[in-house]
Amino acid sequence: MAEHETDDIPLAGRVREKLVERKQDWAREGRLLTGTTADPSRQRLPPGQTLVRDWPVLDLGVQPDVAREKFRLRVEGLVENPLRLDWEGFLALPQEEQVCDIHCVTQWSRYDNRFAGVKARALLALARPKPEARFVVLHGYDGYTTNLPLGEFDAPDAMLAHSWEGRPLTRQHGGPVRVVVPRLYFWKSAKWVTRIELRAEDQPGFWEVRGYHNHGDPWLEERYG
Ligand SMILES: Nc1nc2c(c(=O)[nH]1)N[C@H]1C(S)=C(S)[C@@H](COP(=O)(O)O)O[C@H]1N2
Ligand SMILES: [Mo]
Repeated sequence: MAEHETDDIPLAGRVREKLVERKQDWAREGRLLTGTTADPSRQRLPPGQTLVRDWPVLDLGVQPDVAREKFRLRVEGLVENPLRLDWEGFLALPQEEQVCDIHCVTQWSRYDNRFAGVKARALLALARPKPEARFVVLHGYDGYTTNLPLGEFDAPDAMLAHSWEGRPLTRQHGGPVRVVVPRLYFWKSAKWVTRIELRAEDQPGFWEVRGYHNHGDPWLEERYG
C-alpha cells in the first residue's frame, strides 16, 4: 500500500492475535465440517451454516476510521486504465442496489441484506483488465488482504457497497466502502477496501495463508484447505 495514502487514516484497536490463533486452530481441526455439499437452487442455507438475525462483526480487531474526504479507491495492476477514485468519483459511478445472503465461515448466515453501491463489474469495465489478468487481491485500510479469481469478482452480484438497508455502511461493517461477494464465504468480502489489484498469478490473502480455503465456496463447504 502506498504509505502516503494510509498514513493519515486513524487505526483504532490492535490486531487480536488470540482470535487469529483460534481461527487458525479451527482450520487445523476442520471445525464445523459436515462433509456435504448442497445445491443453492434447492436449499437456501449452505451446509453447516446457522441462520442469524443480527449482523455479527468480524475483523482482526483494527477498525480504520476512514473519513469520506480521505477515502481513495484504486484499481491497478494488470489493467489498461488504472483507476484512482475519491469519494465523489466513486459516487459518480452507476449506483445499484441488491439484496443478497451472507455466509460466514464461522457458521452464521444472514438472509436478505440490502446493499447499495457500485457493481464490481462496472469498475472492471472502466479499468479494463488486460488479457493476462486472472486473479484479484483486495486490500483493506487495516492491512487485510483476500484473493479471488477474476471471474468471481466479475460476477454480476459482486459489488462495492457503501450502504446497507438504506443507511451508510457503518465503520464496524467496513464503511465507507466494503466489497460484497455473496457467492463466497464472507471473509472474501474485504471491509474498508482501498485497493483492488489485478494479477496474473494468484496470491493467497490473510486467511488463505492461515489455513482457509483459497476459493471459499459455501455450497461446496470450502472452509479450509
Ligand atoms: N478489511 C477487512 N475485511 C474483512 C475482515 C477484516 O478483518 N478486515 N474480516 C473478514 C471476515 S473474516 C468476515 S466474516 C467479514 C465480516 O464482515 P462483518 O463484520 O461486516 O460481518 O469481513 C471480512 N472482511
Ligand atoms: Mo469470517
